[in-house]
Amino acid sequence: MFQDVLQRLGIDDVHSGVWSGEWVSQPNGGELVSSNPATGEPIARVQTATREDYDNIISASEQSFRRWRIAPPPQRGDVVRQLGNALRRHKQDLGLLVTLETGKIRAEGEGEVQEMIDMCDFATGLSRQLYGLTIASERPSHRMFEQWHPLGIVGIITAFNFPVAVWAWNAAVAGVCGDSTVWKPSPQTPLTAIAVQHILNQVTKDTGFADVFNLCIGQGNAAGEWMAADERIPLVSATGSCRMGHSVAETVGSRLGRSLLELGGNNGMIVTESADLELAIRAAVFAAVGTAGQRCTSLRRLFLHESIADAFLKRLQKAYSSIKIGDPWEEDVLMGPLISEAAVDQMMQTLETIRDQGGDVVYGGNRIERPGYFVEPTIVRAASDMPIVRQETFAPILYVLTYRSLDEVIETHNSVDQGLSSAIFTDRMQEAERFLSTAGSDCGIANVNIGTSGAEIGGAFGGEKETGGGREAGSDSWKAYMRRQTCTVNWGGDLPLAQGIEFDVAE
Ligand code: UN1
Repeated sequence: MFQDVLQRLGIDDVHSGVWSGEWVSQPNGGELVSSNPATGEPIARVQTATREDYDNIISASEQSFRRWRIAPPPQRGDVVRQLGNALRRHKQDLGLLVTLETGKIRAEGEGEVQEMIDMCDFATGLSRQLYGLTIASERPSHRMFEQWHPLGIVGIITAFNFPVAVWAWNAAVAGVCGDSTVWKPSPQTPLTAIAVQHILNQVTKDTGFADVFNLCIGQGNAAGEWMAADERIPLVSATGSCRMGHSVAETVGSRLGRSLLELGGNNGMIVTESADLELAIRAAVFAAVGTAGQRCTSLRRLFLHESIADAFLKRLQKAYSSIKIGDPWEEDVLMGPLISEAAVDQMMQTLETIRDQGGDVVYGGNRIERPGYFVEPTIVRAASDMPIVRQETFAPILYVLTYRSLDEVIETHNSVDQGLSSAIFTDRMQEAERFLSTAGSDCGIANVNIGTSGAEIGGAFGGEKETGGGREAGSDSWKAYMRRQTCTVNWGGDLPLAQGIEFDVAE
């Protein structure tokens, strides 16, 4: 299926999963099969990296870093600008491959490539704006300032659900900052990573920097574990489950390296009495059902004011019943499959737990009998003291809860372990500001009259608590990819000491 697209993206039936300035032919770490979750059928096979291949990638990345770090940042920005243009040319093909490998619908597959393009544009501008501060010195004839230098090799671990955009958040920024990168994609989505590497290589082949952005597809978590433990990698940026994040943080922390974590969410949306219900319904459906509920920003907990709860739920059920589920590459389909059989099992197990804990499944709740990993989007009337509501299940299960007062619901909203995204729907300024205030939402992202998912790249993306605390993409997230140096220059003829200390030595 879609062989022409695979061909245009340079994907053979069997492809090397290792790039370190050139494709390593037939790496010997064993084969990985990438399948289409809508059919369960294999798309292509990937040969994975051995430990030796990995070490070679790191050596190449160390070498390229030495050259790349002294290229003026705007020159680095120009490489990233060209990558953005190449992605524009391949947007449809790459978007479709994202659809084939992850099961997300075509609009979302292409949206993901657009997110990469936006990141390239952003990073290109950033390449002329890696600003440091000038600081007033307390000493006469002294100048104090800070500047930012590249870190070295950045390890990038990405998840299946945003297989290419999250690489771009990291690589475009790390690249203009002067770092070299090693990408370890999810073993469930190796082909999109290979396709991106091909597109990148078209841009870098004549620049002498073909070994700056590298790729290491390993078996399972192996390559991620190698990177976490590797002292040659000063920063590991990892996106995935809280469990994975704990393991990366502990390993990287034990060698005093840095990690940048973007982990699970348990995102809530509050709909108040004054809300525009039409808007709120549309936002809730996109946030809960988009990407089949497999975004870290997916809506999981919907808090309805008791005065509007029944009417809202009715309309929500009606909206759910009009969602077309099917092959994600087909026009009009709004929901594709889950990523794997294991993901379906996990959803079904969660539904059992929900029933055991007294939850009421008011919409969906079943697997759809057809090839692939399709499920019904599901709505559960729940109570916030049900333990399962506190957990993130990576599936389209939406818990509906009711509340009386805003203070009470903000408290409940914040009582979970995760802290990624949050939203309030209200037409009252006081409620919106209360939600955004210091004592309001405790998440990294807080929206008013916008759902929890679908953030723009211009802001810093990430969250608090178990979400890991990292910030990626826009704003000043670039600072995580550089090291800060505070410099003081004495241009006078004397040696005054800070804090007024006198320390005279007789000569
Ligand atoms: C993720 O699910 O890991 O805000 C990232 C969003 C997307 C990114 C999601 N722009 O939903």
